[in-house]
Amino acid sequence: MDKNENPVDQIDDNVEIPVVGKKESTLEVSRRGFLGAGAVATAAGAVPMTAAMFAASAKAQAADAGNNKAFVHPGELDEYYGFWSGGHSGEVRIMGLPSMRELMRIPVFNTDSATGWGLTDESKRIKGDSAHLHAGDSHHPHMSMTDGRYNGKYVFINDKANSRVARIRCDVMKTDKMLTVPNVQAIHGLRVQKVPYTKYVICNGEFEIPLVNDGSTMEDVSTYRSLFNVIDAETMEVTFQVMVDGNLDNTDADYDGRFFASTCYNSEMGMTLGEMVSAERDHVVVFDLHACEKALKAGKFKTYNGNKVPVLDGTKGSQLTRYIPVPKSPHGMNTSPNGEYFVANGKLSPTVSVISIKKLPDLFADKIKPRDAIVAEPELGLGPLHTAFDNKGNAYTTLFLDSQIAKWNVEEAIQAYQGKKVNYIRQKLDVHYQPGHNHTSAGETRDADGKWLISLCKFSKDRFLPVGPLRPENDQLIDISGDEMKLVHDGPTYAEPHDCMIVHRSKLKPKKLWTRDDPIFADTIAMAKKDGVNVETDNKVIRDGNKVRVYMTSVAPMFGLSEFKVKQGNEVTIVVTNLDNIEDVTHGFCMTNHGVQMEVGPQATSSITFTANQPGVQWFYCNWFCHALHMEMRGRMFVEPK
Ligand code: K7E
Ligand code: CUA
Repeated sequence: MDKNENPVDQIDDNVEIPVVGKKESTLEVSRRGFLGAGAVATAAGAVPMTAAMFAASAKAQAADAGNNKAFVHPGELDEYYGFWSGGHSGEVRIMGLPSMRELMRIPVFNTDSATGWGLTDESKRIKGDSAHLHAGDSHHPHMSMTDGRYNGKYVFINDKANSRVARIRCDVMKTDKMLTVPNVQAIHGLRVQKVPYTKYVICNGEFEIPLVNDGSTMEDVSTYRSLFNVIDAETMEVTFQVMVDGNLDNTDADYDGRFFASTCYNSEMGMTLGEMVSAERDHVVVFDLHACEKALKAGKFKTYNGNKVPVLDGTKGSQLTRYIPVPKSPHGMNTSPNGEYFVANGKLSPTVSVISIKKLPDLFADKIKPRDAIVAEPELGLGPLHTAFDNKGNAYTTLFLDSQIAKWNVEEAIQAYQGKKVNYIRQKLDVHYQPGHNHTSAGETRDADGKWLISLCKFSKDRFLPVGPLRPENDQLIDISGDEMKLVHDGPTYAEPHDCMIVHRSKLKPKKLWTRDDPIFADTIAMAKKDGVNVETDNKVIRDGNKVRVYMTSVAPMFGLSEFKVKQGNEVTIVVTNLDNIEDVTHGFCMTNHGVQMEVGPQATSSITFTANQPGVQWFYCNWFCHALHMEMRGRMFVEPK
C-alpha cells in the first residue's frame, strides 16, 4: 500500500463537504453545505452553493422530509429488526429500523454490569474455556436460515480478537453458546449455510500461524497456514477445518448448499505490509462442501495441536477447493440473493469480481479455468469493501476511499464485461464517511426486498456534536425503494459496528417471560436440586465447607431473604429466582463493594459467586427498577470476621 492509499491520509476535514444540491442529503446537510460553501470551492469537483441553489435544495429536502418513511411515530413499532455487531465493544445490538432506535444490547464477548454477563455462573459456563477473557472484537452477525430465508432461531457472531464464535438464541436474545476455534488465530469472516438450512456456520481463520504452533517453527513462514472452519450450528463444535494457501478474510455461502467462497488478501504469505501487498493478484477460494464431507467420511484428514478437530487439505491442487485469481487484496464476499453470483470486493482495486456460481461445477470438474468463472469485473470507484443487493438486480457497493455507495446493475456489468457499451453504474451517493459494510433489508436472503440500505461509516467527523477526541461512527440509513438512493438518517454508534443484518419483524417471536426449564439456567437448578432446594419455594442457606450457597426468591419488592450469615473468606454463591410472572419486571442482585451484579429476568434463575472477604454488614440490593419500593428491595449479608 503506498502512502496515498493509506485510508487515514484520505481524511481531511476540509475536503468532504457534502456536494450541494444533492437531493439525497437531508435538510441539515444542505444547511451545513451552504454554511461551508467557502470550503466547498476548494474541493476538486465540488460546486459552491449559491443562495438560489440553497433555496431550491431546501425546498426539495422539505418535500422529502414530509414523506420520510424513516419516521416512526412515538408508540409505533419498527418494521425491521437490525442486528448490529458492536465491534471491539464485543457486544451485539438490536436496532429498530427504520427508526434506527437502539432497542437492546446483547453482551457476548464483553463483560456487562447491567446483566452480569461474564460475571454470573451461567454466563461463565456458556463462555467455557474463555470465561477468563473479558474482551472481544465482534464483526459479523448472521442469522440462521431455512431454505435461504432467515428463520429467527439464532444469530451467530465471531470474535476476531480471541478466535471465538458465539451463538445468540433469538427467543430470549441472549448468548447461549460460545466456542474457541482451535488451530487458528483471529476468526474473521463468518456466514451461515443458507440451503437447505443452517447446518453449518462457516468462518475464516485470518492470521496465518504454524499449523503446529508450539514454538518449534515460529520463524519458518512455510509452515504457516490459515484454516477455513466449518462449525455445527446446533452443537457449536467444529465439524472440520480446511487448510488453504494464503490467508482468509471474508466469506459467504451459495443458495444451493454446495459452495462456500472466501477472499484472500495475503496470498504472498507476507509478514509485513509491503510483503502482503506485493503480488498483483490474490484469490478467492471456493470450497466444495460435498467434496469436504466425502473426504471427512473417508478419513482423509489430520489432527494437530493435541485436539481432535479434523483438518482437511484444501491447499492448491486439492479436490476440495479451487483458487480463482482476482485483483490484489479483495475484502468483502457477498452472494447475490438470486443465488447466481459471488461478488468479491476489490479494496485495493477499484473493481469487484463477479463469480458465476453456475460455472463452479465445471470449474471443479476442470472443464473451465479458474478465471473463466468470472463473468464481470465492473470498475466502481476507490476502495470497494462490501456489496449489498436489492430485489431488482442492482448491487450497492461501499467505496471506502471515495466515501460513496455505488449503485450498479449486475446484468449490465456482465454485458459490459462481454464488450457491450453499457453504463452499469446507476448512481453514486455520498456517505459520511468512509463506509465499510453495507446491508440491505433481508438482502442476504431470498427475501431481499429492496427497501432499505444501511451504510456503516467508519468516521463521522463533523456530522455530530463534538464529544472529545474519540468520535462515534456513523450508521446511515438510505431509502432505496425508488430509482434513486436517498439518505434519510444519520446514526452515531459506539465502536465500529463492522457489519449488521436486517430482518423483517415477522421472522422473530421473542419470548416475553423466561420459562422455568430454560437450558441457560438448567445447571443452576440441578445444583439446587442436589442441595435439596426447590428454587421456586425455598429460601435457604446451604453450608458446604468453605462454600456457602444462598438460595432466595424475589417478588417485587422483596427478596426471599432479608439477611444471611457467612464467614469471612467463604466462597458465596447467590442464587436468585424471580417469581414475578409479569412482563418487563426484571429484578437484579447487587452486593455492594464486591463487584457483584446481575439481572434476574421474570421467571429466570441467576447465580453469581464471589468471596466474602470483608467482615461486617454488607448490603445487597435489587439494581433493576421493579416497583415503587424498589429502593427498599435490599437486605444484609453478615460476614463474621475470621
Ligand atoms: Cu470490518 Cu467484515 Cu471485519 Cu469489512 S470487516 S469493513
Ligand atoms: Cu427488584 Cu428492583
